[in-house]
Amino acid sequence: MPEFDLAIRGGTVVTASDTVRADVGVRGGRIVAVAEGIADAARVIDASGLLVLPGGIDSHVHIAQDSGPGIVMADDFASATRAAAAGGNTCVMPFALQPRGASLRGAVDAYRARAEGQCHVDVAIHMIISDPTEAVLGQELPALVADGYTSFKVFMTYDDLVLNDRQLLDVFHVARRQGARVMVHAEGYDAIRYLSERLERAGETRPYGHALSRPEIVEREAAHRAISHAELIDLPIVIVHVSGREATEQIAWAQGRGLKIRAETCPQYLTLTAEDMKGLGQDDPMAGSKYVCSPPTRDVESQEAVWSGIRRGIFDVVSSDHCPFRYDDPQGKLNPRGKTSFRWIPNGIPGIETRLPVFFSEGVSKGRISLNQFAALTATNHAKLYGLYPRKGSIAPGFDADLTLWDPNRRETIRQANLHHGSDYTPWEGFEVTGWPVMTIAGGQVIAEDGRVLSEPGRGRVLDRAVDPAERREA
Ligand code: DUC
Ligand code: ZN
Ligand code: ZN
Repeated sequence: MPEFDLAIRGGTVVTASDTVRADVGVRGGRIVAVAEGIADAARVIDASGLLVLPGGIDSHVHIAQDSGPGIVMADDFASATRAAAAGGNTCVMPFALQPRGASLRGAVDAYRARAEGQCHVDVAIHMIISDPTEAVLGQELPALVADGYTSFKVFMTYDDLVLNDRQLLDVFHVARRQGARVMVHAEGYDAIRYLSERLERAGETRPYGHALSRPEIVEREAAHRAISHAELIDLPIVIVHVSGREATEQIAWAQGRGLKIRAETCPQYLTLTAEDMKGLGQDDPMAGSKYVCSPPTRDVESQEAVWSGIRRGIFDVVSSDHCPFRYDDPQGKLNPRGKTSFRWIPNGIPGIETRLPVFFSEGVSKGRISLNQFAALTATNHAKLYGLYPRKGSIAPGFDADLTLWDPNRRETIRQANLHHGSDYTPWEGFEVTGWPVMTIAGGQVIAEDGRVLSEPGRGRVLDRAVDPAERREA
């Protein structure tokens, strides 16, 4: 009987801290050896010329999430995780949304049932809290955290989701006591409403109005408010999908004061701009809606500010914020109300499959970040932030055998025709990249190779997590 189930030989192993030439030995779905000369294996994969990276962890994706009347998300768990696998990911983290007036427990149970048996890669579920009632804060949330749902997101905007300042403080207080991780969508509700109404009155209803209704100042103000509330409670929050210079400056300021503010950005804020929402050069006046996401993309100066923040260590994670809607679909971007105003265009773009190649190409291949920073920002730090470490996120004995074999020299052009998600477009159509995931291995099994997904839905598990007891502090 061979010593290993799988040996990956001859590659360059990259972790958040090291880059070494080594073989990787796998047994029982786990990494059991990283060493020279591993050969006694049931299956040997030749990784010469390739990087061996920790499987991508995308800690911010929306899958099969209820999206309001008449709007349907383009991915179910099978299609989203299939696309994730093809794009070099081995774990994704979607959101169970609590509708107002509903039980949080009920929302989480129903959402988990949607995922069970459907996934190609492992899934760990965050919650979205939209209605922090006494029962939610006093009973449901503590019980759910104890059951393994250790992180949740709160919104500072959207009619159906916004929490006011008192609610934010109450939720932060409970998170501190339970040791839960809080993600904050920082955009100011009232400022957006004020601007949206003015724009509509002035007849500015095109998709580009979305960008005008949510300028950077709106994100800066909310980021500062969230930071202040977190300081008051002494809670380490994550400000997610940071889009530009102004919010980045707030976070840098807070971190400079020693506050435990963590931050996430996404490839769209590094590669796309608000101009895309004008749909220039396309006959279809709604074409810009393909790029409508929140916060909106900004300008080249803001892209550079975010890159600078990444290089300076202000950002912990780069996620996709995959939030897929079909374009040519009355339940998607081209829904009838969306044609009357930007306000009704569903917010979000697909990106689960393109996150790693776009970020590698613009980051590593263009010399902006190191390979080790790439591993940290796309896998290791996600696992550390959200309670999956040291099970996932690195390459060492004891970790799940979740690996991506990466060709750093392969040049590709991103095309919707080659992607696996349920959306009918990609915002990166025609985008040229250098560096490509050629094989995805999850739990020691090859689940994707060269754009073909080899696993069956149900291979991936829904993971429970535990809080670090040191994070649980009386408020
Ligand atoms: N926030 C997200 O995180 N994703 C899509 C839309 C939004 O507002
Ligand atoms: Zn958000
Ligand atoms: Zn999101």
